Amino acid sequence: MFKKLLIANRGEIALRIHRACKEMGIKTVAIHSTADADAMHVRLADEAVCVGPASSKDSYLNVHAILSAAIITGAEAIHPGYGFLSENAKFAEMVEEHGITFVGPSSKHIKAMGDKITAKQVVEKAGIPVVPGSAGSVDSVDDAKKIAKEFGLPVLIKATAGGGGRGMQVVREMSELEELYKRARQEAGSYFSNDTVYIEKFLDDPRHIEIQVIADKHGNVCHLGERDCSLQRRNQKVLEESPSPVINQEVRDEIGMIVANAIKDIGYSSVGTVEFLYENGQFFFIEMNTRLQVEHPVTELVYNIDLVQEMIKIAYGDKLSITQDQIKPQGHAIEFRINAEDPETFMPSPGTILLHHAPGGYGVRVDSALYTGYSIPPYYDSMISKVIIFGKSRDICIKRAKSALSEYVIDGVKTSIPLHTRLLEDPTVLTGDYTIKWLEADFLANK
Ligand code: MV4
Repeated sequence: MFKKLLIANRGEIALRIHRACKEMGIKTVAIHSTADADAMHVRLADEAVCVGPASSKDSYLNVHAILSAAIITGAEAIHPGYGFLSENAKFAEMVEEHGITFVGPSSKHIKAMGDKITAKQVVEKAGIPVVPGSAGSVDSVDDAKKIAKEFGLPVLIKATAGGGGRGMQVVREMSELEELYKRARQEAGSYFSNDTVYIEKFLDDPRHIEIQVIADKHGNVCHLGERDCSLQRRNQKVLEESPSPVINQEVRDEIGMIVANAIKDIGYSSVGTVEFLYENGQFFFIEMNTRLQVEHPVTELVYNIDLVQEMIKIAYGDKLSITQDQIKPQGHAIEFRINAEDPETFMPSPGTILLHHAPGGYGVRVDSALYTGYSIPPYYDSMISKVIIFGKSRDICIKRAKSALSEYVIDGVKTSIPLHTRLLEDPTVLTGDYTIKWLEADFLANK
């Protein structure tokens, strides 16, 4: 196994990776910005290197400084966590070129999935059902009109370099198509420096369901069921759960096997997530995430597997220690993302934590880098903690979550805990009968 690994991230995920390494006997190197000198991930790591000033682009995205830190400390591997450089194909390639192992998929797979048109083509060829739409890029208004007529309105214009929802345009009337097509290309060009767009049938009221996969470098692939992430606001997930309230074992086995076979077919290795829209009992691929995800703990709890340790072992070249027939979901897990933000206005609320008292007990996991006295810097993501609840059933999970969230003390900044508490009181959340529109269009609009 690796003797030393550099963690190219901060916050709770840097701690999560550190803990996995510690258990495996791997020494860790933290990197940090000047704003994070007192951060928990720096304190826990065996070594720490300052890689630049507060701004992410000069520190956590500073490829040259991070590579230098790995070389100077003798780290044999780099784990990118999520966000930052985790899906940067160029970075993964540079890491490998320096004889360091990138803990993730090959740069070739990151690149293919990063281009959303290519991703759709690759997975469709491997047997995954995709959202109906243009076969590739749509390069003119005339093309756009043809596609819109073929598939019928409404359609959605998306940037091939996009993902996560930025720069999408819904077209509901033919009369607005030209203007929206031009706007989509213009926005894609300015956000992503790539104005290539494609068009899909707009699914009006789907759920967001994603399948977790794990694949080694020897062609062994397993799926670990689904996570339901339908509760989102402005493309930010609010809570995630596994299993989905609307997926039974038969449906899970079917889509899971389709995905696992496709992942084997395309030669992917590492952990990965295949994202679907789910409407009227049908799955439609939208994107694949080639990284460890924020919400990976719900899958860990339901499948009793340490995804971070597995990911590191896979990168080292180990074979998967499990086979699909040994994998059975057990119980239910829900993750609550706690952000330092106003629960009503969603404005960020950085500042000093006067008291941090995390909940605990049976079935309660808290992944966080907070501590009393810590100052949350204003430069980074506002997610400061994740409360992950596990129980025999969804019902037990919800009761346990209410109790845990009521115990959670984070003094000094506003947090999204009250939003979660309100959600857990809502009859729609209790039944699980909602789609991606519900949180914003219903819950937040009518309070
Ligand atoms: C869609 C869609 C409806 N139809 N594609 C948003 C983020 C990006 N990953 C893809 N997204 C969507 N793609 C088609 N053809 C609706 C969304 C969407 C969405 C998807 C998942 C979770 C929340 C969402 C919120 C708004 C829009």
